[in-house]
Amino acid sequence: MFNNIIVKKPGKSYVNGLTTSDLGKPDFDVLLEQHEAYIHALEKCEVAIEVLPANEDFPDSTFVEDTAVLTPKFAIICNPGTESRIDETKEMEPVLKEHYKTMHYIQTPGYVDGGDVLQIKDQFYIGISDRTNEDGAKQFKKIVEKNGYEATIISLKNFFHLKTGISYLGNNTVAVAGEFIDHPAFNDYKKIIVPEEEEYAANCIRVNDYVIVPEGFTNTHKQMKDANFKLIEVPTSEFQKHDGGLSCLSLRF
Ligand code: CIR
Repeated sequence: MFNNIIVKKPGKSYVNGLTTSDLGKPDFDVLLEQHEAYIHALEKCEVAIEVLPANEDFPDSTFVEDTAVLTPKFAIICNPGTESRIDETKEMEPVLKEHYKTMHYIQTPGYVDGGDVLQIKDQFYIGISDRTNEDGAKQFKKIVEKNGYEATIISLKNFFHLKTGISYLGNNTVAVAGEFIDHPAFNDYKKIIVPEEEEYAANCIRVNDYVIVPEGFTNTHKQMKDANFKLIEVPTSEFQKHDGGLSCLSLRF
């Protein structure tokens, strides 16, 4: 159950942000509409939503998920593994201090992007990627284990972030794509197998009664509906152009 969501409006500089995709330049007006649609979807989920203003100095900062990982009792401020994003955490820290007394920090030379962290009940999975290194993953593991959670470190082969290829839907079920379909770490869960041509649909978010999913991925959606999940579809093309999925756009706690 989540009570709070933090999102951050994209600025005009978004269109010059980081990307590995070749899907073209984002259209800023469409981007804003899609961000609004995302907020509307969250409103249906009965959470309090805090919308932070855009900061043109940080083109990727609408992807707030990478700055922190939140649990009911403490916040972990991440250390994003790319130069232009590290100081996004300095903006997020005071916002989170309004909600949390206990803060932990990932410190250089350790790096962690929040997109590489998946929580399923009392278990954390931490991906080692181009953004999250072993030092950062070990720092993260130590923090959560001290607080009664379990943690598993997973080396990624192809995915950008861990959560690019896996999401937890609730009811012991994960949506998995690519290298995670047969990954032994996830064998104890029921699996919705996301086909290769719908890979982007593996990143979705369960918020209270609903799973918010990117629109247009009919095979994956059918499997989710057949498993009795209630879906809200939102448009995501302009986020996808900059490697962003639905989870990246919010902090949920
Ligand atoms: C970046 O390269 O950092 C952004 N363009 C995309 C971040 C996506 N975040 C996420 O998957 N958690």
